[in-house]
Amino acid sequence: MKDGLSANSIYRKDYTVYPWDIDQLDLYFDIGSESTVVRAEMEFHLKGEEKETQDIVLNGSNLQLVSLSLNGHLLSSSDYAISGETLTIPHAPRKSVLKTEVKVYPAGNSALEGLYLSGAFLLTQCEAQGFRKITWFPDRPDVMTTYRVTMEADRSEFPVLLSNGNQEAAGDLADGRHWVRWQDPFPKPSYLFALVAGDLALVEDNFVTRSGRDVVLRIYVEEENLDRCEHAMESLINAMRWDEERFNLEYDLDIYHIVATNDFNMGAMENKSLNIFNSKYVLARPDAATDADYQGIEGVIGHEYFHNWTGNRVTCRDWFELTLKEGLTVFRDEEFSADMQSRAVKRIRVVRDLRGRQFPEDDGPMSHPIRPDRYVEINNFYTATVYQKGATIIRMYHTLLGEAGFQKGMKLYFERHDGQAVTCDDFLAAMADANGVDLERFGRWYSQSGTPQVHVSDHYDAAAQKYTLTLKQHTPVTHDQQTKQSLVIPFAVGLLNAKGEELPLQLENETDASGSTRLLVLEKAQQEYTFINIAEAPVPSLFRDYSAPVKIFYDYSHAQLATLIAYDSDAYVRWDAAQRMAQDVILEQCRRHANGKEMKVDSSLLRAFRGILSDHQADPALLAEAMILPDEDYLAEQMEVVDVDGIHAARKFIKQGLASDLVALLAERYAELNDGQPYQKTSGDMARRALKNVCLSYLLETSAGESRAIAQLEASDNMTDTLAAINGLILVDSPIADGALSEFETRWREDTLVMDKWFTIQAIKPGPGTLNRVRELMQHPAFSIQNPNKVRALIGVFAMLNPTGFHAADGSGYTFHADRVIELDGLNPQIAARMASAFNRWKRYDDPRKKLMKAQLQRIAAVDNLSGDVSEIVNNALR
Ligand code: 0A1
Ligand code: ZN
Repeated sequence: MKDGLSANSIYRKDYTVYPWDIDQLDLYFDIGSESTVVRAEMEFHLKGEEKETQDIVLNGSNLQLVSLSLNGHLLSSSDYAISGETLTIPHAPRKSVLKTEVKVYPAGNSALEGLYLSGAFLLTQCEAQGFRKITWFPDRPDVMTTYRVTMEADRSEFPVLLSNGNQEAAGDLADGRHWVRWQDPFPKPSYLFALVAGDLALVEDNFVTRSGRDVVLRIYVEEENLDRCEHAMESLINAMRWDEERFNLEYDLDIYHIVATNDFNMGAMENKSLNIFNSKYVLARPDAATDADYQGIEGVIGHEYFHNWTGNRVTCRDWFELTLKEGLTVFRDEEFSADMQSRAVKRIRVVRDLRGRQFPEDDGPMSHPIRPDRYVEINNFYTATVYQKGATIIRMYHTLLGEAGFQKGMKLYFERHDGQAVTCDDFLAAMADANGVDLERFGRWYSQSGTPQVHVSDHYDAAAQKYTLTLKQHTPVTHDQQTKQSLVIPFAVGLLNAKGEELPLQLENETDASGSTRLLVLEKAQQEYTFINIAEAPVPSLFRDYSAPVKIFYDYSHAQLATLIAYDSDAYVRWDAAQRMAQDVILEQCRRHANGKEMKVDSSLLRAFRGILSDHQADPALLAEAMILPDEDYLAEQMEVVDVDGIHAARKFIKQGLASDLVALLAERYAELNDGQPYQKTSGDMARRALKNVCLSYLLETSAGESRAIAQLEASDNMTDTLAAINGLILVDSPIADGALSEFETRWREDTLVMDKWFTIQAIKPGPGTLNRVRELMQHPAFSIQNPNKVRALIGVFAMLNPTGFHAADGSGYTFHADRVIELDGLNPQIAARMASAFNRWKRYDDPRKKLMKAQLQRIAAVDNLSGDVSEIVNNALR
């Protein structure tokens, strides 16, 4: 495994159809935490007419085989062959009934894939290839069948027994045992199978669909969390209604179950009618969850619900097509959140996330197209590229075809492919055919990796009253691809005059002026657009609503940016202009810092931020977004060689400079927003809290902050305000920070989700003392290296969100982190691989740091029996 990245790769081009159809899968589970017996029975039918016999090939992993029989004959070990994860039964007849029995060991399963134990209950995670850890089966998404699942268990230990579909029958057995049988009428791939067994409490509601189907909605949680399910339930009902109204899609069963677990590798999982969620995306109560948590829950509940059509009813042919369901479903959840909250704020957050996480991926050692051509370990491809960039590609269809055209395409997609396992090409064809357009060139977005750059230049001809924009596109080569083609890039522009008024737009070939935003579609390497009847040199408002996943280069002056910040009608452009100006100023100070020069605060930035803060018309949440300075990692991405300490110093210097200049205004705005009203969950209240807490974070850069933070902490009736105050006190080294932290700990010590926040606010603190604190916190009783949420909250945050800590010049952060990756690899390879990717950008640092990081990557790569997951990440990074 260690040296053989290519040898272990699986290629998209090698896809072949599975030769068998399977009619129904009957599963029987004799449930126990230590060991569970799994019996399976399935009927194979050979596809096509030509052959009389065919090998049956199945996947399995970590299964203790008890018995195998084919058509009533018990097989002996000479009747089949097991090699790695495949079992082959040669020359099976055209119609064959296979029965298997295996034993699995849930309590010892720390990888959290297959059947495992969480607290006192058992559950499964099968995507992408976890079903093979439960039983022998063709574990690939294009093999779809109906499932009938019978579970038997001790009633007092496992009173609740759940699987997909409808409960068909149940009964009692001797010795305090019972059984339940579930039947899912929809054929599904194995990755959507789920089972839950244990002592869980539930909250119930219902939803009547448009056609009158009464659906029972149940959220299962551990008893003590019953008072935290209300928001998740409300989000689910909103999602069901929204999908009917916006996409004309209705739920298709009488039951919808959600189960929350504290032990989960990802956010949540869309198993048919039995979603399993990381408890972080279910549980919320105002005193224990932040506004961001509430929004996250709404988004993820929506996401998993929307998968029922985009993922479950129509699924992926193979895992290379993952973005078919994920890009589309992320687009749907983004639209849901935009319709439920503020569209503009949602858009900005999505863009910040894409730039912050996906752009570095595109530019790094794991660069891949949204539809990859090869992989070693599919779990490493649940990436920002497949999900978030994938969603942006779907958004481009929407931008180009409009809502009506897009929905026509969706309709045709379901007409053609309901019940099938298909490809991204099938989706594109449905969009193209429904709208009578040619999308062949657009399809390049699926196969090309890397972030395209669009360079914009302009020319104003005063005599002719013409304004010409020249757009040039270019995609830099990436680790995985040497040659790049031109792409189809929708590019919305507006023009402002010096007063900030929007100009009516008329292109040279148009007869009249119309509208103030024009959608240009760049397809060639270079294109020119000339606007006529332009009376003065305009300020270009470029790339409105962020219409493609590209980087835009235009040499904006600060005066132009100031105009956009103050007046642009497009919230994204307004925000982006503020980010550009702040970035420009911070990077300039970073250079001065490196050259031993004194840093300065720029007066145009002061004016712009004063303007933002004085705006009483705009949504406070938008103002909050505009006031948040670009983070250190994003700034690092803009530098040739990352200057870790310089960026930190320059950003801090600018924030302090802004704060001290604007202190009176900040205090005024803070006071006005800190109105002592009791907590409410409305998006208006969330927006006001967002701006209030941004003001507080600036005030904390001055002597005016600490007393306000202390007062806010004391008065707070919600976790958003509490956390903002404590986090602020920690960051400014307030003498009361330690006391506040220990009070928080005393109050929340039994609450695992809140303790995650407690770990995070300590791990994120910049500076050299934090590594030791993180080491100490690993010994805290609430920490467990086996729990992914804990690992992410403490170790992940330190490595990925604390640049001055992780990149300490002596390499101590690197050594510590590599130790954790190695430790985790023996427990949970998926999480270990995510953690290992903290080293992915190592080549962008100065020589001493590069050397230190490379040494740690080599140390990890040399570990015996390293998992394929981690091996793929570190060997790619080292290449
Ligand atoms: N399909 C889920 C994501 C997911 C993927 C893998 C998992 O386990 C390894 C779990 C969940 C989603 O998109 O929400
Ligand atoms: Zn998904």
